[in-house]
Amino acid sequence: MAEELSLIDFWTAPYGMRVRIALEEKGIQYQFIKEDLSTLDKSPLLLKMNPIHKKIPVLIHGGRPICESLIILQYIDEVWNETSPLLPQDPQQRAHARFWADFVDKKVYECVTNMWKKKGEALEAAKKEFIETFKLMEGAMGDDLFLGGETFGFLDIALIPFTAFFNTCEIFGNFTIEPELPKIVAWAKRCNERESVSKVLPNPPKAYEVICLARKLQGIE
Ligand code: GS8
Repeated sequence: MAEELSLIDFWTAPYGMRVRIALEEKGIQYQFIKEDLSTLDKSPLLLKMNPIHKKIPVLIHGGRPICESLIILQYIDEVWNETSPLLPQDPQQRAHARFWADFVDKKVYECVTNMWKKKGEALEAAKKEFIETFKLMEGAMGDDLFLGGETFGFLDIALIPFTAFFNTCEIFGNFTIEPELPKIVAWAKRCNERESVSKVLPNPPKAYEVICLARKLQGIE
């Protein structure tokens, strides 16, 4: 019998979306365990499974936890290695994909959240940084169809959840992303043609609603 697989997650959490897209790509069945992020209390299961960071997503495979979304993606790719490889085979291309995925974690997340956290001059600076950061991602893509080359994979999965909040960024930043970042917008549309992505990403009104709630919880009005 296959070992039990479950995921502690919340449906609009971008890091959790990564894991759900990877599981969809591989056609893997799992149990979704909802962690309510609208309260400050963490569930006993999350505290037990991720005592270090106390964050979602956590994949639980055969009772053992795997934490940190990029590590989870690599775990999934190693364990279910017979279908839809996520990372490229070539070591140099693998290193490239990992480098840019790390860049997404170090830079992109903050750029996106700043768009709904900042105001006034700080928001103008955030907008500039947002465009500059995604321009770098456009550079990384070159003339390829996807971030990792001609096929959808690890790096696309690392970045695509954040694009679900583009419309929200446009509303708070009072700007339009497509003229500034045409390649990234075209890439995001291409990714959304995949069922694994369209099934997992929230639609723009839902993403906006969630961010408005997060702003309220954090006392930003
Ligand atoms: C980040 C996880 C994270 O921030 C990863 O898995 O890649 N580096 C980690 N998770 C958020 C939800 S997604 O926005 C989370 O758990 N937040 C709750 C909290 O910080 O208490």
